Amino acid sequence: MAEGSVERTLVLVKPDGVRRGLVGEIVGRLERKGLRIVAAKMLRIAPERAQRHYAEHQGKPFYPALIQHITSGPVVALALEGRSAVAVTRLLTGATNPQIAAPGTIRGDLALGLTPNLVHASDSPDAAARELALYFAPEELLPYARVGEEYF
Ligand code: FUP
Repeated sequence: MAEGSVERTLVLVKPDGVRRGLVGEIVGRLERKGLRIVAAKMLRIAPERAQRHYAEHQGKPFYPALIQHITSGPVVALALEGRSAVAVTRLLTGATNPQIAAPGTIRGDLALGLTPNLVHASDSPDAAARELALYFAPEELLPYARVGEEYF
């Protein structure tokens, strides 16, 4: 199997993750996997930005609760970079519903509720590009090479 290409993806530690003091645990898992943080910020998402972020879910029964939750307190937004970063981050995140997310995943190990499921992670490279632009200006992404890494 060929190595994946280097990608970037968006992760949000949602308000429940911040409230529960799990930012370090979540970011640590992603970092230890080898994904690189190329941007990070804490912010409170305004309703307009939440609606743009979750436009695909507008009209669904869970949409109001989703918007209410994501705007309910600060989040930590991360731009992560690495080979196959989009799929790898989704694997580490686990299934949307923490009640069936596999042990070993962030949601499987640390969450129980469906709306407060700790993290958002882009589900495709196209979604990642769109979502990264919602949270970061291009100049806020700060790629760097690690010692011994040759892909830059
Ligand atoms: P995911 O990509 O895993 O974050 O999941 P989705 O894009 O399908 O859903 C976005 C968010 O909506 C989830 F993180 C949690 C919330 N949600 C619900 O609250 N109820 C549902 O039935 C489905 C999703």
